[in-house]
Amino acid sequence: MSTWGIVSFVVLAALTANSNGCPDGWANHQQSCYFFSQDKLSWTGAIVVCKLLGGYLVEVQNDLEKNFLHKTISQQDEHYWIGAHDAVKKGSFVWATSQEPVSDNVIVRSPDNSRNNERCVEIDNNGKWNHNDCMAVLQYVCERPANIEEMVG
Ligand SMILES: [Ca+2]
Ligand SMILES: [Ca+2]
Repeated sequence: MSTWGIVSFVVLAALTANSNGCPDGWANHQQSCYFFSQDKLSWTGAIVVCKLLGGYLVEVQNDLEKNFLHKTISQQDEHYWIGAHDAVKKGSFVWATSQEPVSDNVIVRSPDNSRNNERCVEIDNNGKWNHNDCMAVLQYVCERPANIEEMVG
């Protein structure tokens, strides 16, 4: 998707919401909506686009959410960026948007930093979490809160 394609998508997404409280093209799980991209971006590019889409690069809080992501991603032959990085302190993983530490409970495998320039985290189609170069272009998962009707009035 081109940049302008993405912008058009943002506008359309803002105008439409499904009965599950998520925009068209987003999957609902628990209290969140998830967008699994078709296009590929750097990790930083994915941060920007998720924000444009009204969300953030996905942050995994618990096993239910982790399992949902792994199940969905395992049906694709792709790797997806998630919102974890250790750019500030090597080996200390934090979520980019909330700045919360990544819980040891949700990390599947300690990411390897194999080339010593890997600071951003992807999930591959086997459900493994891997360090990758933040400039690598991959698909990505955005998250945003589901639009819970009780909160409207
Ligand atoms: Ca989450
Ligand atoms: Ca790696």
